[in-house]
Amino acid sequence: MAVYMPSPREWVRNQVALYEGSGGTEGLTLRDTGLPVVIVTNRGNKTGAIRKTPLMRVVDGANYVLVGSKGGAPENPEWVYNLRADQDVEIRDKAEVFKMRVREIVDEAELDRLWEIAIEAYPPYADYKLKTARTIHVFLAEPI
Ligand code: F42
Repeated sequence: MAVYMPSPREWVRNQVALYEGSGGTEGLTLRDTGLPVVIVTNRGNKTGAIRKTPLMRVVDGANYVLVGSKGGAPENPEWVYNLRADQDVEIRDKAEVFKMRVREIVDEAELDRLWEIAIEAYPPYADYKLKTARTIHVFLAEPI
């Protein structure tokens, strides 16, 4: 069985531990924003390890929109490469866990539509886009 490798960032791994350890009843929001978060579980593309990443909860019907913003950092989050290599994920939304498959959004019209939904759910994404020269990659997770 693959081992779980927690995030090297303390605040991120603490959020995962609280969210999952409470069965999805605590640690559900980003810091003091009060805005909801989901936990994405996937495989590391080099280590093969289980990775768990909190992301903002952005929903489009039964699907989840995953935004690779990393706070507007100059580089992509590592999980972008992990999801390109292996599309099978689990998404925990509070107490529910869904098996899903992701696809990277490349179609411009689809990207525009999902970006609108994303900035409505979490307005700072718009600032992150201005802050970084790179493309902020977006994935859609759909139920299997
Ligand atoms: N990040 C976002 O990008 N978008 C969000 O909406 C978002 C919301 C959010 C809410 C709450 C919260 O606590 C955190 C939130 N974050 C959000 C931050 C997010 O959880 C991630 O920490 C951030 O996106 C950075 O992702 P990352 O995958 O780059 O994580 C780093 C810190 C990390 O874990 N690095 C590992 C390490 O050991 O350095 C490597 C992880 C990894 O996947 N390794 C791969 C492997 O094989 O295991 C190899 C990857 C490769 O290709 O090299």
